[in-house]
Amino acid sequence: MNRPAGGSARAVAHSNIALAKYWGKTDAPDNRTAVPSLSLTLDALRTVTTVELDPALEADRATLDDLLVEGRPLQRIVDVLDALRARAATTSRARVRSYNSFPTASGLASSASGFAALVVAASAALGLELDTPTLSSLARASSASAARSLYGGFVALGAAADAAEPIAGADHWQVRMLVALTSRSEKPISSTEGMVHTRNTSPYYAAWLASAPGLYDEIRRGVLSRDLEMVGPAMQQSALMMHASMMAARPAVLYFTPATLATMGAVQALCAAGTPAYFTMDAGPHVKVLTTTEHAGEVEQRLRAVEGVHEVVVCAPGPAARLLADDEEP
Ligand code: 2P0
Repeated sequence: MNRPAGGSARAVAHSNIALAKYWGKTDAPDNRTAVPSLSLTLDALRTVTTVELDPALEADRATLDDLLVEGRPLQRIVDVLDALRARAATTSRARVRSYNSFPTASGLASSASGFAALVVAASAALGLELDTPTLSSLARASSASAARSLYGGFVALGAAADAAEPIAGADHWQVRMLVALTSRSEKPISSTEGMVHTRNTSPYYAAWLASAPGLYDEIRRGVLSRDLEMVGPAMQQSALMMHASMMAARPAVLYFTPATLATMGAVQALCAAGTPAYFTMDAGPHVKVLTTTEHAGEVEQRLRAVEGVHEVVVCAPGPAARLLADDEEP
């Protein structure tokens, strides 16, 4: 049954960090990934989104952290709303308000939690009762990493897959992901643009496509057997091979800063001295470090001492995206 066109709903979704990265899309027009990826949903990084339908509105309106969203970012939100409105057989426009618990557009995968929260809130506001694979597919069409944020814990998105699938819940493995923030500024090039450019100009892109599935398999086996010594080195290689393919593009897609390298060096030194700690990095200068619960305090202290690191957010495996009741705290 469709709710009247004035519905509203609020949802929370958590960001995720890929242990096995994807970079690159297939030729299909609907945003499918060229390689499989596997992520960890993070409890401390989240987006809360409210969607309010208003038949009196002439156009969709969106804010992120109280700033008006315009241009291409707004169009991506409108596309999601259009897909859902078509299912609900309504044309009512919406007011979308999102709040992130972390800096946006800085390689902290804000589009992952953002689009996951948007599909959950908007579908409920429209009175649609969609299952999680359908919500994941709708999120994937906007931002591939968002497909994974519908689920908690450890989540896979297969190559060219329609939707993500949960591999293991948040309580499967008590690891910690420490997010070392090394910059306060916006990322220089969006993931979407960076991927297209890498595919079009990097001679290493073919090598990346050939290697990523093997790394994904290794990481998946390591996650299922809770083996950090198996996951860690493969996770580092996945990130660095992805970045190597970007660096070989013309001109290079370069997200590294001096603080990025200093942080990676500190993690390598910790690991060489016997502390299980492994880094990964996305389309931004921040470094994320995977370690055990027992070693999280020691690793956090070391990261805070790195020049250029201005904040460290300690994350545990996080929950699935969900609707929030009216006055419920996320
Ligand atoms: C990942 N990233 O597997 C890879 C690794 C970034 C580096 O998925 O359209 O959110 O730019 O929002 O899918 C980030 O890109 O794409 C991403 P856009 P998406 O996590």
